[in-house]
Amino acid sequence: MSAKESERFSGAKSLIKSLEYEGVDTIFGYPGGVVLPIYDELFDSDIRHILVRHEQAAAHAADGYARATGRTGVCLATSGPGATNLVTGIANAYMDSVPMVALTGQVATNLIGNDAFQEADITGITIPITKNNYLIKDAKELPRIIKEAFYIASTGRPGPVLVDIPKDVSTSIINYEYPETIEIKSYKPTFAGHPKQIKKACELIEKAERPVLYIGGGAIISGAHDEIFSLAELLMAPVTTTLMGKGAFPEDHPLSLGMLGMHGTRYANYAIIDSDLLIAIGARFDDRVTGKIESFAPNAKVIHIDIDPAELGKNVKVDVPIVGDAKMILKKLISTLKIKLPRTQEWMRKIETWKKEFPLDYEVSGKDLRPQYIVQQLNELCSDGIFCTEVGQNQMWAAHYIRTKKPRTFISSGGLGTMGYGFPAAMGAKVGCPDKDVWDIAGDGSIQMNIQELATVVENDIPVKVAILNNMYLGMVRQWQELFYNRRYSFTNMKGQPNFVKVAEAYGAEGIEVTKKSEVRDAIKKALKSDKPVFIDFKVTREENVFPMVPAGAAINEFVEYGGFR
Ligand SMILES: Cc1ncc(C[n+]2csc(CCOP(=O)(O)OP(=O)(O)O)c2C)c(N)n1
Repeated sequence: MSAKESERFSGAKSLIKSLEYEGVDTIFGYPGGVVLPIYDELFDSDIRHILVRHEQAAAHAADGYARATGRTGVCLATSGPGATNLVTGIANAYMDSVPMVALTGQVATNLIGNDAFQEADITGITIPITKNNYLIKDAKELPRIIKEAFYIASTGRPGPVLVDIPKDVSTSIINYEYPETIEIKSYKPTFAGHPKQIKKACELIEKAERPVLYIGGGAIISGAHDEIFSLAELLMAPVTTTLMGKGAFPEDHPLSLGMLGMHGTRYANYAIIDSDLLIAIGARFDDRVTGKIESFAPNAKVIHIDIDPAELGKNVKVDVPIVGDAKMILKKLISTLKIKLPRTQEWMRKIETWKKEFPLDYEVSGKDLRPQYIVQQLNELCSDGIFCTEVGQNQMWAAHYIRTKKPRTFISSGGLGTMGYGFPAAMGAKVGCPDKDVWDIAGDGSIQMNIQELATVVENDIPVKVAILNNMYLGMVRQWQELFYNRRYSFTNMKGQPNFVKVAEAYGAEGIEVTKKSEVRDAIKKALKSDKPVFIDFKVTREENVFPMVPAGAAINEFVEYGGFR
């Protein structure tokens, strides 16, 4: 059937047809009363439905799928508690600009507002955490709304869009026609940057002696990594990325400074402080990056490229704002630039000195099982994999020691910092990229927030690997208590840990316990060889800290000095 021909379908069937037109191949979901008509249609559909064990995981899995593939992720839940269980996952996707369509069932239209059984005002609840949301009141509207939802979720600055579908909308019969195009008057993202602004940016760049490229997740969304590479080499300028920007520039390149900010490398932060020009691309000057805003890049002119006009000038004063798609703008910028010889030799020498003097560092000697060592081995043995992370110290060690080389291979909850994100996100990433080795680098606290998804990955044959850096603490919070609360470990000591190997085995996955440094590489190799999901329980040194560290609210060159580490 072409999109133009009309046939008589139920709302539920119209939904599934529309999803097929959008190229949806996978839905992560969980059924319930009001979505039964939709589930009944799914039964005959070619779309793969993955039954998660908790709706929060459905949203995170759709999010991981979207980040790994660049396509829009789809999740589905029933009304009331099903819908509210999606909320954290939707907020997580919103903060990190992930294209997602969240479908929820709703009680029948005549019951809405009556406190009916399993009614929740999910469109009201998600207004601040969605790019747009819809309650479909008339089944005839369904095709257009679905088309709009996918368009809005994936264009401009991507984000989650929620569509709430009352039960009677699913069962009504309509003349189904899927629109080929749509026109939304109030929504017109800008793609090409303004030529005058691009020219102004070129003038600043041509004059700069100490430029730094500061790259965020927007660069990855736009697919601008090749252009960033060309620009960095053309200018011979150092490149630092945010957590979300990891992958936009290869971290084994001599111009790479790694990550900046609260747990950034010393040399990245020093370079920012000393720079005379900051070229910010798809980055939003988050407080974890800037620290004390007045001291951030005090001597630098700022060029800021972003597709979302609301980001420009939001946190810092910008000299040249350019609204649009990073890839398109950089292409134009590179072809306009008149640079014969880069003028950064002296600048790069200074940066080399910092790199030598202040490398990333931890206590390597001895037999102790250090988390940093484990991540280094994962990086070495699995250099072509996708790494997801949970939140906490595990996330920062992953950011430091996984030297990401390609976009969409480092997946982490940046904006919301959601514990329990990594495991379901890894599941989604593996479904989207079945030929890649997909790891979740986890903490023992975080993994327990969505550990039930072991059942999902076993049942659906999704062989993700989980490296649990098990310090038996809520490590990052404990670190703050150690440094700023006089070592008063108030409720961060996790004494009641399960046996993770047995938990994995109980679900039908594989479990490996590692207590010695000498066992690390073999365990990783064994996990890689296995065709099952694997948990590796690494019993790491308990009170290891993440350094470098800048205290919240300090300038980004004011590092914590502690116990010989800096
Ligand atoms: C859902 C949620 N609750 C609470 C927090 C606050 N928090 C941030 S890091 C952290 C500790 C994480 O512990 P664990 O997962 O064991 O990782 P580690 O820091 O030890 O690597 C906590 C509680 C959070 N980020 N997310």
